[in-house]
Amino acid sequence: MTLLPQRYTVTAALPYANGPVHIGHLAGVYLPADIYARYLRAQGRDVKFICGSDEHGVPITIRAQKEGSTPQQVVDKYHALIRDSFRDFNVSFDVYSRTSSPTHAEVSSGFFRKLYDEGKFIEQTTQQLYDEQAAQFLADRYVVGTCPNCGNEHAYGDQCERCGTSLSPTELINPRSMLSGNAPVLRETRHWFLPLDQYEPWLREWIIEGHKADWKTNVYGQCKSWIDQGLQPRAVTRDLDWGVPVPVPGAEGKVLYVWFDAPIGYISATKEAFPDEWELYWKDAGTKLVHFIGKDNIVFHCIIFPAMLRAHGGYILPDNVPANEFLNLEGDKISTSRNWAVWLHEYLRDFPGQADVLRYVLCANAPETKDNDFTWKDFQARNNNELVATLGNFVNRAAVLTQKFFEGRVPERGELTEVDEEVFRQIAEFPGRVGELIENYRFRDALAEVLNLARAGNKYLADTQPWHLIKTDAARTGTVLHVALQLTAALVPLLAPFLPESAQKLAQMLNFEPGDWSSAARADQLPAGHQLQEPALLFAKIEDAVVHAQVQKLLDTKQANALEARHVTAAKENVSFEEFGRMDLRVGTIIAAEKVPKTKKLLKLLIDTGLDQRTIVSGIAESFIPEALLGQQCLVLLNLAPREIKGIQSQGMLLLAENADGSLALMQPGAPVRNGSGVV
Ligand code: B3M
Ligand code: ZN
Repeated sequence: MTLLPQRYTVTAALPYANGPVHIGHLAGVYLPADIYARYLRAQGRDVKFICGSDEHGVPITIRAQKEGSTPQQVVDKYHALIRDSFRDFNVSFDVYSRTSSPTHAEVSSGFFRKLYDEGKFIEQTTQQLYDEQAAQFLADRYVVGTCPNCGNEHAYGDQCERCGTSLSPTELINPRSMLSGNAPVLRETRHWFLPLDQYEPWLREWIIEGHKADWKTNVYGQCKSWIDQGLQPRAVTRDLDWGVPVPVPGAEGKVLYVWFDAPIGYISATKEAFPDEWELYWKDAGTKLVHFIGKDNIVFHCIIFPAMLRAHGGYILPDNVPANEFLNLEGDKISTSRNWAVWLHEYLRDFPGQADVLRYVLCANAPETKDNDFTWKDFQARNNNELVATLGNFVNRAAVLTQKFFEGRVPERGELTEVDEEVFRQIAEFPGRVGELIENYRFRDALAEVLNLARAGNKYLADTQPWHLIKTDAARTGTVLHVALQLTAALVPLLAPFLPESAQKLAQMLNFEPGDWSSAARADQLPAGHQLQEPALLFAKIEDAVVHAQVQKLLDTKQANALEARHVTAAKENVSFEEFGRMDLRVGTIIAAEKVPKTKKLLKLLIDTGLDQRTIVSGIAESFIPEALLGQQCLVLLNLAPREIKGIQSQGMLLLAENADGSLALMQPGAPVRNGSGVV
């Protein structure tokens, strides 16, 4: 029997206040963290769930430059937007602060000052990249260049987003300044470094030996490879004018490195919200500290921040850092700059009152062990098949039948049969099973289990058929509905961490005040005679047109991005009229489209050419979502010699316009014409 922690500090990565938050943020960090915190509270555990906006660093100043505003205006705007998105998705932070707060300035400079006074830093003059035109040192993301590790030509000065390697600007090959586009020069500057190398033996023991068994393999693997490569001293100050000023003499024009101040932000946010008890949550050995983050933040939370805490002394260390992989959108990496995202605030505009649907889909498909893909088709299918047809259908049938046969009162429970006992056994078992998965950070499996309980409910009703039974045996029908209603009541606490609004709606419908987590194991939450409220639908079917509109929005984004890259290539040599005349060009309609398995670019299309229906394999999968092509007219070169592509006979060629960035648009007649019409 392991002893339970006395209390929990749960943190979620502080999002940069340089843009709105999207589904990738929610799926990867805030939703799992929220489920975990809500579950702990339902268990009666003492928990503080901490977050806030990360308002310093180059991401903010670059955004300000792009928007033609000041860093302060940028953070004010996005802090409010992000905070409201989290509120609207019911992310239950105990505090959502910001790193521009006075408390944070005080806590983070105090932290730096203590390390400085105790000689924990080394001071070094080094050569740093400098933009002569902009007269500014180029920290972190002010430089882009080629990653020395993987060859990505768009790596940032602090990190390569492709391979995840953490970098320093001078490691980049062919560096370019984000300010002027020029190649930077080297110039001397003085900074403070945290000698990570000195913490290597300790980190090795703490992580590589200590957390091999309980940290996720992706997290453990990244840490191990970092430590195995050998740790270097790391600069914790920057030549910038936006941030927390370095609180020591001779440091004018320098601020704390954003990755030094941001994680301290967890501590300052706790202190700000709980000035009297914050130390218990950061300094007491009985507290379990858990950081929820995305995979690009692993080294900062597992190596650098723990080394800072260790250097400072007196603080607890994270017990676990359950980092997730990334969520992609319709097969493409989510990108703020390319506007390739589903923004949380826009989702709620398009799907008002349906925060839970997105919570459900993102948790069911969370990138826990590998990158995953969000598609609108999957969103629709999960809503319609799982939320509506499984969960909603079960609770609705139980409630409606009770309304119909027993005037909405929980019927008496008669003698129990084996099937009834089986339902009670399941009810008793589920909280433990689901809870264990949550405690092991396996949120998608946990949610799948909750759905399984609803599935068991549907099966129970299908087996017992109360709608027929009522004609012959009212007492037995009463028992069946009594049992089914206990199951719906058991679903309330189980659903609450995942789908808080729906759980509340269900509780209202059942007209009861749900208890803590363990109450879900009880089969007597609704006593006989208890009056239910009018049944209401928990979820609504999502129609094709709604999903098509979302897909169209993404296609418009693709098109807008493509238009931006408006370069043209040089003209080709002339051809004769006869040569051109030999091409059999026709208008057709795409009637089926699917991805060719195990390829990135290929779609297999079935085209009605007016003469026949033929298969054409086309390298367009990166530009089109297959369903969006259905019914579209297109231009086809019919008499291109057939060829086999990936084992498929391709008969002809689809004509497309290609943008400079490689994205494609269909060639189409300006108005619908008959299939088979020639092009003259
Ligand atoms: N703001 C990076 C990010 O948003 C950073 C996290 C800080 S957590 C202390 O991915
Ligand atoms: Zn790389």
